[in-house]
Amino acid sequence: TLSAADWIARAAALTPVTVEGRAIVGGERVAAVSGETFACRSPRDGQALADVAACDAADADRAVAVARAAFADGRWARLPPTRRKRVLQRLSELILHNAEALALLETLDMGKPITESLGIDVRSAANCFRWYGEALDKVYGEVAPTGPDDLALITREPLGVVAAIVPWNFPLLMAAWKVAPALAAGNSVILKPAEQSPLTALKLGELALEAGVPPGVLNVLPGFGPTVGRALALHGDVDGVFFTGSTAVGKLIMQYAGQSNLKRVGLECGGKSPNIVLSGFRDLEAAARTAAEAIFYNQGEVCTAGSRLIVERSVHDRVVEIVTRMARERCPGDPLDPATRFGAMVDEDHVQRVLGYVEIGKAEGAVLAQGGARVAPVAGGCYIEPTVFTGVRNTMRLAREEVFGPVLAVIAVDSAEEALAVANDSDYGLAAAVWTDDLSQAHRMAAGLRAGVVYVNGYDTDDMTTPFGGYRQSGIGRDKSLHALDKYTELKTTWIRLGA
Ligand code: TXE
Repeated sequence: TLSAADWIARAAALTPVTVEGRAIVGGERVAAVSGETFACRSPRDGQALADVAACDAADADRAVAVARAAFADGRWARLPPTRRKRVLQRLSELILHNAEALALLETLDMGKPITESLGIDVRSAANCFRWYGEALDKVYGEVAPTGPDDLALITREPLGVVAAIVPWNFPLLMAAWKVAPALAAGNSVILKPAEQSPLTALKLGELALEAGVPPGVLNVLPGFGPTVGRALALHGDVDGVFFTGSTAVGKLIMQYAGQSNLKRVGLECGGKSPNIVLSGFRDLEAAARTAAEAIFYNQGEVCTAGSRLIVERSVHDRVVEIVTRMARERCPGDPLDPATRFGAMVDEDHVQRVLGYVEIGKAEGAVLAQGGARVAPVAGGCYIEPTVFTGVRNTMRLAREEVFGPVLAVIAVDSAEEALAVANDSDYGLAAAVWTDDLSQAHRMAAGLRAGVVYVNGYDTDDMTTPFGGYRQSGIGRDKSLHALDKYTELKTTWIRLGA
């Protein structure tokens, strides 16, 4: 119930003097070993928010040693599950208790609307910790059906020391998706937030200590990918590295694992997700409105963004008309205004990258039907209009490369079969959707779509209970649900001889 003026007043109090940007290692706030810092700026208006520790390989060494010691003495890994559970639940409560402070940091740091930071990111992060807390004392081992002379126990053990390298589009929530199951499984964790948005991860590290996560069990190292991120992924004493970000860096992470100790790798990378509207679908208004939400939510900075809208020709013009209207109505606004539905892009580099794709689209011969320009609802900020291109062919770069911004590529097709072929003709396979009233067609299309998540007559439906991740170059492994625990554990077989 805070007004825009209230949020702006609170934001004014956040400056490099008041916002703590040091790393968290061994339960303490520490400067980088080198003493270096970098300026963290808000894309809302370009203002400096914090001086953040620029961690590098020396910090990675220090944090890994601390995390290893914490794992070895069992201060977390060997606690009774019910005690770990209570700590994670307390952390969930503390996140909710600090919801406004976390939401404000998130919105200032990466530009998303305050209503979404508060109502979606912070709440979902709290829910994630509660869910894994609740789950962790309900995961049983197995006894294999081997025969009367042996007992074979199949159990799960934590990996040990794991690194979580996360992106800037949902800074707190992506941290939660990795840290919560990793801690639930008993690991020690080193969290490396994106350099564009380190502030809520640092706050999470503080709240974890307050909740009772023992010192050294959750360490947070802000800094740049090629320095501290690379050092963690190459480290010989890190047992697993779990990454969300670009496919290009995901490939590097696998190389680093191969070059070092064959650490476990989990990757959640990019997408170019198809959203298919078929001709017989009755509620075109709903399909088109959801299509707009699927690409414009979070300024299009979403790995599952429905960035390719594949529409059967008979309904094409009607769908395009509604989608462009939705794009026009979704004006970029001050992210601190609770009425704003579309905020700032994460930083100036990204603005340039997305505008570059607008030029690429025009040069390739696609039709700019809506948007495409930079605007300035707040002076000094990073804002782009929601943008729609029609007349896109699936061979164009606009249809093949992840823009990671509010740029929709509409592709017209002549049949459901062609829609499916176009949808699957991609390097990626994260999400896909199909809109149809025909039950058999829905099942046929859903089964045919090569993607980790398929939505029928909806988009971006989400719940902690379902696995999330992609086919092909969208990644390896799954976040969320009990399946995520597989990534953070080793499977052990123990044979006990019973017979002679
Ligand atoms: O991602 P990076 P960037 C895509 C999206 C976006 C593009 C570039 O298309 O436009 O990637 O964004 C760390 N070793 N996605 O440059 O570089 C980095 O510090 C180890 C999709 O921000 O992949 C950050 O913490 N770590 C995506 C994290 O990796 C390295 C979300 C992601 O950064 C590293 C973000 C290295 N060599 C971007 N280089 C999604 N799937 O949701 C960077 N990092």
